[in-house]
Amino acid sequence: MKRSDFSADFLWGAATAAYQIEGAALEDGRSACIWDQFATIPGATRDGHSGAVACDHYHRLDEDLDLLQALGVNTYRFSISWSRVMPSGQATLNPAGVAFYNRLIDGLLARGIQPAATLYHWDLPQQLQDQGGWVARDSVAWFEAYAKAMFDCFADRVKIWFTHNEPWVVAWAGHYIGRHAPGMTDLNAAVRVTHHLNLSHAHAVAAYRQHPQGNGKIGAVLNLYPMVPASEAAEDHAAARRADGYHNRLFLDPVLLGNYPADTAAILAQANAALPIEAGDLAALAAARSDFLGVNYYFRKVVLAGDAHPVFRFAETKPPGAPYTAMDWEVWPDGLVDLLRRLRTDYGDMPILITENGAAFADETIIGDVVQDEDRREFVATHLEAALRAVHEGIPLQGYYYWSLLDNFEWAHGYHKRFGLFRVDYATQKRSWKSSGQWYRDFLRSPAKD
Ligand code: IFM
Repeated sequence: MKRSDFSADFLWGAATAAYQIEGAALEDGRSACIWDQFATIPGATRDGHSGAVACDHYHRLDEDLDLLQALGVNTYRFSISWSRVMPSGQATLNPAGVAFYNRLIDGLLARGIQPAATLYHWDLPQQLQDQGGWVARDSVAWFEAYAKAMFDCFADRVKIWFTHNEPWVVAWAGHYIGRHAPGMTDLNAAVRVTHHLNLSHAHAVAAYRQHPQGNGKIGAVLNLYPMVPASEAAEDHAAARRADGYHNRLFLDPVLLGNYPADTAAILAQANAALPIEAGDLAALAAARSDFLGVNYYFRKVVLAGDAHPVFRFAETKPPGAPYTAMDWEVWPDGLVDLLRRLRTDYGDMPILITENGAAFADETIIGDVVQDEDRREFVATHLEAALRAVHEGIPLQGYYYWSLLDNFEWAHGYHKRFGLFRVDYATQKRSWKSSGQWYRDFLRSPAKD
């Protein structure tokens, strides 16, 4: 496999998110976000870690931009910290916060790297959480106003926009399972958040279409899983279908089809947690035309009937003997092709960007200054081979972003899980190459298609 096997305009990138790398949590006017607050709860994150310092990217911007250039990517996916640019969450911009992203965007462009901005990667300003957060219907208007302000500031130079990153995690890990900020365990709250995220995506897309600088591309980023029944039994197939509704279709259908999956909506209604759809909402969903779908692919789910999930009545099992990452996620490159095929079958030929794909490993062997992460190198190579198979089948796959550029704050796992192409020594903030990063660099250095 060579770079020239892909189209000349294929987007090759790496991804990060603001709260996971920036640090400078309360500097230069940034207000607290829900993860600053959540991390203060005893036991919420491993060893009480938080993103207060993280990779100190806020103060090391130029060094990190140079890493991107050395890697040879032609695009970089970052997220904007809402509480840095708009500390109260509404209206008033923080000039220092805006200046930081101007330096980031201009620094990328000066290095020939296309900026790709995510509007929301899980770090709601705490002041908005105090007014109900995503559970409140007002959140749709808050997000639309914030999105418009970001387009005003940056849409002249940023031509790839992502609305929400992994709304399933925000809604369900944050409001039902309680493993993520704001740490709620309330089914009705999770369902309300699901709808408000989907609707706010649609409103932000509509705002972009109307914006004078809105001549780039915009779409959502979903974490999607091939759902594989654990056996041929009809009940396992039915459980896999329910799990698919819960994890995948509850977001895919509103974003790409403009409605909700009837079977999944019925399960929620039976649990006295109907989607809070108001007049005009479905029309707004249907009117929002995405330019692409961002797909975060990490692993498949093998599903059987069971009550591990009490509402959707399924359980998950892990195939024995398979390779697993440090997150205990199965390494399953074929799942990427399966997922992309399924998207084409069910949702048509929507252009697709793989907006995240990556793996955490122990990274224990360091020779000289280079982390010897053969496991990650193989992970990337085999997933790119799977991506190429999809391209050969005619699936309109247009880009790949590795997660992540740097080791960073892995949410409830703190700094214990390392996903980076570059190692970060958190005591010194020194960045070092990993051999996977060198492999990606060499792959990107090989000639592109004519
Ligand atoms: O670190 C996260 C990222 O914030 C969202 N997608 C999955 C990654 C790995 O867990």
